[in-house]
Amino acid sequence: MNKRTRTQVGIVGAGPAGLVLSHLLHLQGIESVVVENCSRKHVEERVRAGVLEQNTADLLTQMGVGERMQQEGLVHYGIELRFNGRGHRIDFKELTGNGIVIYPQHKVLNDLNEARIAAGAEVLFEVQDVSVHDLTTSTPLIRFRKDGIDHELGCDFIAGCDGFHGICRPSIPSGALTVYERDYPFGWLGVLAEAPPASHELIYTLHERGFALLSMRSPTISRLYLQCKPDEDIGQWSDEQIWSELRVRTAAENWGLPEGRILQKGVTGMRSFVVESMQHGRLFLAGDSAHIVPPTGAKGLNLAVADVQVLARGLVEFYKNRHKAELDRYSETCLRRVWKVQRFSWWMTSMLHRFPDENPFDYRRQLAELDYVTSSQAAAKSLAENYVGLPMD
Ligand code: RFL
Ligand code: PHB
Repeated sequence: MNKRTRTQVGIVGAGPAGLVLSHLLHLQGIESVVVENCSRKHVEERVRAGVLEQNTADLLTQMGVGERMQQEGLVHYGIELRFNGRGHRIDFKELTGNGIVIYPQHKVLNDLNEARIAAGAEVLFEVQDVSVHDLTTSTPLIRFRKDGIDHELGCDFIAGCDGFHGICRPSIPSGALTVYERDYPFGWLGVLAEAPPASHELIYTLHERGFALLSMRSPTISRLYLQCKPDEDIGQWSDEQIWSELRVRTAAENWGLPEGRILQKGVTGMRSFVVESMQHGRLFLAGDSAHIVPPTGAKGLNLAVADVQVLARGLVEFYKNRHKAELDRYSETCLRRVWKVQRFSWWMTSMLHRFPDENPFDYRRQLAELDYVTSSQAAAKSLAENYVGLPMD
């Protein structure tokens, strides 16, 4: 059986990019259908980002999905950089006037799904065999199967919000794209623990044995990371070894790391990746489908949300005034921010990790860089303004 339907904007992927776009369009009276190959439960349980820029938090509030974030989110006005066994605070409030909000990605997605459902939206989970077609015509379409029925969804535009491993980017002829990428010779071993956060703000540490990050999800749940080999076998790490390594890397005078039951652990690879252009005909790539940053700058989700703000603006301009100029400039507009965020994420990563091929000179240089960043107001301000989020174009 074959079912044919139509919408204005077809969205592939119900991650942060897809759901924010769908809700932004709805608020402007533009129709969309979201197709997602995982279940809603799976999407809402994946442990991922935790840091929202002020821009992202403000947007969620303006969209009417910020209520729980305002109640449960933890507003932070700084981070600590720790090296040589000493901590140094970067004061975001003093340096930029802004802060960040600690609120987990899975709650952002749950809030968005609730809002989309309340608005009667079509968000189709557990669809199979999604493919996109006729991208360079004015009538592109999405094909997929759901509950054994083949669907053909005709659209005016398609938003490829299907993450790094999605199908949208590979559907663009390879000759039409340029890929820029860099792999890092390490990964992050991340754990979620039933332990109160070590400090009221995040602590980024450089130690001779590698990077460690102490983050949090709530006043009772910590999120902790250790630099590890890119292909680290998590099975080789007992909970006690993880705590012991975290203790060693984050050690400081008169300070102890609160410990507790480890609820979840995993290894994440690190890469920088950008595809140019982010658009092909009537297909627009947004979020991780177009770019990946190493997580050290806490930027992936925020960048995904920034992309779809630009895309929503272009689509509104098209439907309200029949002007396509903003849409035609979509990739160019997004890439200016994307490259600045790439630079910042690469810089934070390079400053805070041990590279296997580096020598004692490099380590001294990294320590000098941290000393500079934490003692020069100009350098600290540069870190702070990037971390809390550069202004939207
Ligand atoms: P997502 O979240 O990957 O969503 C894509 C969605 O598309 C679906 N999909 C498909 N649907 C239909 N058909 C197909 N063929 C499909 N293929 C895939 C997927 O199931 C999924 O639901 O991409 P999006 O929306 O671009 O959002 C990107 C963010 O999720 C990502 O950048 C962040 O999680 C990165 N990130 C962080 N970002 C921050 O801003 N702040 C942080 O503190 C932060 N910490 C992190 C992070 C990512 C991490 N990991 C695990 C990669 C910490 C970690 C450890
Ligand atoms: C997190 O809490 O998961 C987190 C925080 C800061 C980062 C990356 C991840 O830079």
